[in-house]
Amino acid sequence: MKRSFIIMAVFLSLMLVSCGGSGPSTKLNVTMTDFQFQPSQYTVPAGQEITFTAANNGAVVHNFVIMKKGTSAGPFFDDEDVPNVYWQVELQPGASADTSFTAPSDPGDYEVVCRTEGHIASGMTAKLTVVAEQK
Ligand SMILES: [Cu+2]
Repeated sequence: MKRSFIIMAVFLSLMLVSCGGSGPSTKLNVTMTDFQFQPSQYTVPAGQEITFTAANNGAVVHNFVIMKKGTSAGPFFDDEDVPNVYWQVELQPGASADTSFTAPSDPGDYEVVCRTEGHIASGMTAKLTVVAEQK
């Protein structure tokens, strides 16, 4: 009896954790390594203030760059892509960031890339999904 209660409690807490990961969140917590974002998919509510914490656990500079809706940096980030940046933050190796940004007001999918040379080609991309606020 006692044991089944414990199993149930563990199961319920796991369910809560998985639910928390899939819904829109006003907090993003990203770990950067050489060469990926962990996690690499984020869902945020439109127009909200998003708390952004990140750590660069890699050996080189990494960036978290949100591209404007409908734009893509393509296979590499160059000068042409600069006007298409929605928001970005740069992290030196071993550094961490604790900042915030306002989520785009337009729901949809936004490309996230690392603009450090060669990192998109190495697979350093992610996806930000903006969802309309539920009232
Ligand atoms: Cu990078």
